[in-house]
Amino acid sequence: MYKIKNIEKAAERIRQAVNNNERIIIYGDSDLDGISSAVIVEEAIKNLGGQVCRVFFPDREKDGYGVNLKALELLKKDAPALFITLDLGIGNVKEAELAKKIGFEMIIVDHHEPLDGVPDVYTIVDPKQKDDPYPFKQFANVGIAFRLCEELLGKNMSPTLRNSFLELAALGTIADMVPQIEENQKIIEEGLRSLKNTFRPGLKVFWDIFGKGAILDGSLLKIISALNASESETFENDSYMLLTSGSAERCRELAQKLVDKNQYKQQQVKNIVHEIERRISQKPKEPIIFEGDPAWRLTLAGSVASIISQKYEKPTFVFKKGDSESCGSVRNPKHTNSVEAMKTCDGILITYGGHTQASGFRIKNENLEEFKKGLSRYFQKKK
Ligand SMILES: [Mn+2]
Repeated sequence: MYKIKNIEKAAERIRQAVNNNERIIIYGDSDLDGISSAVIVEEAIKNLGGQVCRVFFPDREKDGYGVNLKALELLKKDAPALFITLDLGIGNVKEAELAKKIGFEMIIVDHHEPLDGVPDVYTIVDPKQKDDPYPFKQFANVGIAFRLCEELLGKNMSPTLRNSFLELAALGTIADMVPQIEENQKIIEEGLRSLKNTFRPGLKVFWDIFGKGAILDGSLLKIISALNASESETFENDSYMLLTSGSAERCRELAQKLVDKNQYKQQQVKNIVHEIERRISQKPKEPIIFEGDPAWRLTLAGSVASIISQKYEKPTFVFKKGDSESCGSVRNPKHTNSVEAMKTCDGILITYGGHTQASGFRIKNENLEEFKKGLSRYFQKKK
């Protein structure tokens, strides 16, 4: 039986850090996939008798996706430390170099597409690496994180702990919209079965809000989008707090805040979708949809692009236009590859990356027109 490449090496290094009382930092993406990954890896480390000194989630809107300089600046005082990234990191070549100088030994756990160069770190666990023999490639990050927890705890993972990890793995896997097949399907089935009787106060609280039948009647998606609606602020995240809190009262507060926030976000997504539809009705022949605005929130761009791209079956680029730079999300129809498309423009992009059908980018405003032209050329040829 194959294992995911480097997963044993990563687990061994984490156990060593626990045994030597090294400081450990977890740095996860701010969506539910990243957050659920962080929660289970932290709990696995605690189960080994270790401690995580900081759990960080970047504010995508303000500080940028992935490991960013502001975070490294804040974390510097904790060096040296073992630095575990979850659901991000594979594109952070420069940041990893700086992290190493500061004194962080990095383990990258990610499920995004590796670009041409990968960071020079202690080890990388990402089944999408070309030389990874593991047959299943379509995990959400939390699926990989769950495999890492299994590797870390081995036989010491009690059935109760395993179930509670699977509950989160199921939610993160559904939230990340990866195909619900093979290993993902098993994770989802087992996780949802356990969810009904969850011990986790931060999940149980949703039965009070939506009723105990929530998993069956479609409210499951409401729970997931509420957990996915949190945005990080100063590297803290409400969904992470909710999922790790032991206080029922605090959980109720946080959960209600997230449910309200999600409702508000859904309305804003609708407004942006309407605005884009108005704009593109004037240019129906263009091979891609490429729209930005200073008023749009970056955190909504993915949902918006997803709706538009499904409806119009075109590669869709939606971005927040900042003062000098723009940052956006990409969704594109099956059998097209937006990461490959952006590779043809990588000279003018500040950063980019993600999955073949869901990705993101950051670019200087003066290069937006050229970027659009390059993308149009690429997708025109692929037609
Ligand atoms: Mn993910």
